[in-house]
Amino acid sequence: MSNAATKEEQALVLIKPDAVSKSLTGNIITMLDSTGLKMVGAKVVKVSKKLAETHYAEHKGKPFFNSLIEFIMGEKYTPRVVAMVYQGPNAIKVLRKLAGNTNPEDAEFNTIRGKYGRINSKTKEFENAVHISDSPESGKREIALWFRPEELVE
Ligand code: 3AN
Repeated sequence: MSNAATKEEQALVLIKPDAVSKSLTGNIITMLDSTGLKMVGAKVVKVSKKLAETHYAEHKGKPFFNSLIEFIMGEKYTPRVVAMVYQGPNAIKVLRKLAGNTNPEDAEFNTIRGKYGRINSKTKEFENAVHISDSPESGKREIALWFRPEELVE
């Protein structure tokens, strides 16, 4: 039986255009896999404006919203995002710890963002390499946006 300590969860993981452009996809997947969580879906996506705005709907109105949309659509780097679903006990907590702080300057060095993120000195944008769902509920919402059920192999 599942309980709070060993909750089976799914999280959407995106490797963002900055990290894909820097050929960091393999390194990041190695770090993700080293958690012992299971990758149950993966693909390369060219993100439409509609998908970008729906995915980041909670940030609508914030000063960084437009640049966030342009960034995930690949207008600064490449239009390739690697979208994945990871599953396992406490997946959200485990993956967000591995990702590190949203601000890459504040992320611990052994996290994905600590190793591979930066603040762009010209645009001041966070180029923080990955997105991870922040709760089981947003995981469900986001996975339904990015994947069809038959694309997940559990
Ligand atoms: P996280 O990705 O750590 O869950 P969110 O959901 O608060 O962070 O923010 C989504 C994305 O918006 C971040 N990954 C980052 O790229 C960008 N972002 C968040 N806060 C800021 C900020 N204060 N300045 C610039 N960009 C931000």
